[in-house]
Amino acid sequence: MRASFFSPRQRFGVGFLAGLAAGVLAGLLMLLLSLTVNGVSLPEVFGAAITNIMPASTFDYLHELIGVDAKRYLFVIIFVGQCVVFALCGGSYALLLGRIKRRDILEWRDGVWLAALLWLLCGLILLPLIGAGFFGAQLHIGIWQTAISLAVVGLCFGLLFVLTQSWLSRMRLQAQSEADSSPSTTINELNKPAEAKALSDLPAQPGRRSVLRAGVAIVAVGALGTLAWRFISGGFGGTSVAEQVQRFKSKISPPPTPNYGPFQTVAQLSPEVTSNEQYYVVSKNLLSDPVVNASGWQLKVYGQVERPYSLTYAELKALPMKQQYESMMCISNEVGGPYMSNALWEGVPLADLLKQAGSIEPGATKVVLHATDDYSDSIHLAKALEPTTLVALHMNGVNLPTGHGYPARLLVPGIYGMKHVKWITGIEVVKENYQGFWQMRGWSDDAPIRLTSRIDTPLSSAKLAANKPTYIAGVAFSGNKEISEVDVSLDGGQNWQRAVLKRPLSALTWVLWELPWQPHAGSYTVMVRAIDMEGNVQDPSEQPPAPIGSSGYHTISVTVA
Ligand SMILES: Nc1nc2c(c(=O)[nH]1)N[C@H]1C(S)=C(S)[C@@H](COP(=O)(O)O)O[C@H]1N2
Ligand SMILES: [Mo]
Repeated sequence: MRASFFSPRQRFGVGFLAGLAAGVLAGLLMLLLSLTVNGVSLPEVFGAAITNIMPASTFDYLHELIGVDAKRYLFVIIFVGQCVVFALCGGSYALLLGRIKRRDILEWRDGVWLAALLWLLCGLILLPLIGAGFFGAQLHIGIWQTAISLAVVGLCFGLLFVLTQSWLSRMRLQAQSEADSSPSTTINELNKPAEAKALSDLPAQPGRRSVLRAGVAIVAVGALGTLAWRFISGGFGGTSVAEQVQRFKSKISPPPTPNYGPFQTVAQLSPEVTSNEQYYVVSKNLLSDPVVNASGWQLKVYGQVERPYSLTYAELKALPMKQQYESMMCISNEVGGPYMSNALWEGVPLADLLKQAGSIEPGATKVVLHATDDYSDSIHLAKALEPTTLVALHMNGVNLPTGHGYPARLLVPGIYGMKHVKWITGIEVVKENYQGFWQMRGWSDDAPIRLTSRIDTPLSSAKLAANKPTYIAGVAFSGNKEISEVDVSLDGGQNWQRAVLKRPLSALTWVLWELPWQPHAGSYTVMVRAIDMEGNVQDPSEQPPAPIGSSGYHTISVTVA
């Protein structure tokens, strides 16, 4: 066996670099396999595990701080972390082999061993630890897909690693022997000058380190700055909510009669029906949503029922369907936020599908919806049997778009979007108090939609022309309790005026409202609040989305000159 030329530090360094390079490529291959042939995506599984141990309030806070792209950042962070883990594996492995076999240049066999080692570690320890089961037995893709895709990725990593490692080592050895006056085989670990020279031959190292340091510094400063700004704006800028709450009457009886009137089109107001392209999209999936092939797809109805059965897409499509306009809102939506849309849906009533399974066992309390992306959620049996709870196949007259759950999703009016499970594959009747994906992360299980209203126009901080007629307009939504009144205040909640309502498309949709306005010069704090058909007044106390959905009044400031 050949003598070792490198110091342990050099060995680790070369292994680390090779592991990093191979890790980046293997990581990309993993994503490619997950996107094309349903291979496992470890970043995805890790993301779920991380949000699982994170308190809902922390998650919510980060979401608020970072915004819509939070999950993309999470994905990138995990992916980068994974690359670093690959690099560390490479470094340690090179170190180990160097120590045991006194060999600097690895062979392809070493790569295969490394792949096998990582495969076993991942399948037998890592995945079970984060709740995905042995070799992903708990994942939707199952144990085989997980094991095989992990093996492919592992082999790719192992071989690329060896390739890069041997190439880098050869280059470095060459550099060492060139630096040495006698380029024969006398170089060894004690040959300090040569080693020092070889180390200083690493041009990329200091540069990389300082770039990394600069990156960390920028992120840290950015985070601190945002935090500071939040505290400052939260501390000094708030309207006197306490005052509003004092004067707040939570219920009006009898409920007001809606002020439906001739409704003008206002350019910046949300269209009453959201197009499929504009409809908000939310999912837990960090990188990509499932693309389901309907031809092999089946919907199973099972659990505490007399006759479990399953349906193909064609069979489901042939059943009698029902159309309904329904608006949806995400529980993560801030007051005034964008995660609220309205569409015309068509689908098979869930009650009909359950009826086909015969009688439901006594003691059954909930219906669980399972999906291809390992997402699940449950609704109470009574909710499942409501005539407006549908397994939807169509959205605004066409098949559900992929992003909205093709081939089939649940529609369950009155409760938040998270219960509208997309890409469903199973309908399971259960006796236990099942907790779904977001419930395990601390979010409300009953999740009734909290009354909300939003100003679409003018935009916050808008500058308007004095004495020019305009409109204040927006939407209000109660889930399935309808809207009886929308009020607008121009003075931060002291005085309120009633807005005109557009008669809604159904009892399950949002309501468009508007108030004509011819403003005088000045600054205005414009607020909106809604009242539902039961007389409940929108809750003015400002609460973040976690865990039961946000509350407070949407407030904007407008300058008129
Ligand atoms: N399978 C699956 N269904 C899901 C989700 C998901 O991550 N996976 N997200 C839920 C959430 S949180 C919301 S708000 C709605 C959003 O539906 P949309 O994207 O069609 O607007 O889908 C719900 N259904
Ligand atoms: Mo959501």
